[in-house]
Amino acid sequence: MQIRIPRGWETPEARVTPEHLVFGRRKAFGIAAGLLGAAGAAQAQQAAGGLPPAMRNTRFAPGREISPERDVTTFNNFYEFGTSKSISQGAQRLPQRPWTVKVDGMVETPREFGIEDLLRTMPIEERVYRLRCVEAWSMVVPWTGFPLSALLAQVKPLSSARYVSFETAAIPAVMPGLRQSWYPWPYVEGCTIAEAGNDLSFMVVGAYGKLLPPQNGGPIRFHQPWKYGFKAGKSLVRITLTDQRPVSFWERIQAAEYGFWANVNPAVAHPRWSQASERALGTNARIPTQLFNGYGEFVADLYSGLQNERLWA
Ligand SMILES: Nc1nc2c(c(=O)[nH]1)N[C@H]1C(S)=C(S)[C@@H](COP(=O)(O)O)O[C@H]1N2
Ligand SMILES: [Mo]
Repeated sequence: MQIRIPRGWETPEARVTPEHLVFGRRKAFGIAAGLLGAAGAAQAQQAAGGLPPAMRNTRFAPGREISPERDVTTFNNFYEFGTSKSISQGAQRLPQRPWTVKVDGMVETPREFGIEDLLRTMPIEERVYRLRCVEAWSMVVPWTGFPLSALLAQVKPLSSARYVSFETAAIPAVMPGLRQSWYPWPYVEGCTIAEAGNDLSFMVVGAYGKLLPPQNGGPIRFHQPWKYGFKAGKSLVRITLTDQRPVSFWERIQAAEYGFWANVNPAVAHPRWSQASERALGTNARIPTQLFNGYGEFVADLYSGLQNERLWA
């Protein structure tokens, strides 16, 4: 069978949010910053709720309409706050400041980064990515963030490091889900060093031009858009470089259904449902699922020589 993956540049731009809506606001920031100098720029950042202005990276065209912000911010998977999709209210109790992310393990210079420092020093940009949940729904979100590789460059990974593990916050006082003690808290995820270094691997600090809300994993979450959504750890507190393959939260619960690689593949069904199509958040339209969620041109090379691995679920 021949599978044709549409290239990013083949996207019908008209189907994406009109560019002037996005760039208009950004341009206003730029002008304000130019006229007012540093103080003005700081004020513009304040106006966006603390998120620095970011240009959209047009290399990653989504090929579909952006999902309504309201749906994306009110229909969530975040088991620390409960197993329903309606945790957005409860998640507001997660304190967003102060917040630090420790980056340690097999690195030359382990460090702890304050979220404000990351917002100030990392190469912030906007990317409109698709997110495909293993439960067969999907969304298209304008995320603001920076490549994971930019963060890892700060700590200089050792050559012995083979994997990156992501640990997310576990704060019993504000996360009622943690009382479900049969779950293997904290939520942990992982990927290989090669996957971490891929340009698509993105640390997310904002959505829809605002600071990332807690229900979506604020103040900082991960996203690799060619993998099922459960790989994208929310509200990260620690990133560890290691030579041991991390065993993730869902893999511990049900390894037969949720593996380490979890690359999106419409031809490989979940043991309990088909992965051939997905429901678009917002419109509820049924759309065909794409191999690597449509990002094969960027990531397929990562998996050459790994045919013996269970790459797809
Ligand atoms: N800490 C944590 N991260 C998590 C989850 C979770 O329950 N806890 N759910 C995952 C799943 S299954 C998905 S589909 C995405 C959902 O992200 P969203 O709510 O921003 O759409 O977050 C992922 N990250
Ligand atoms: Mo998911």
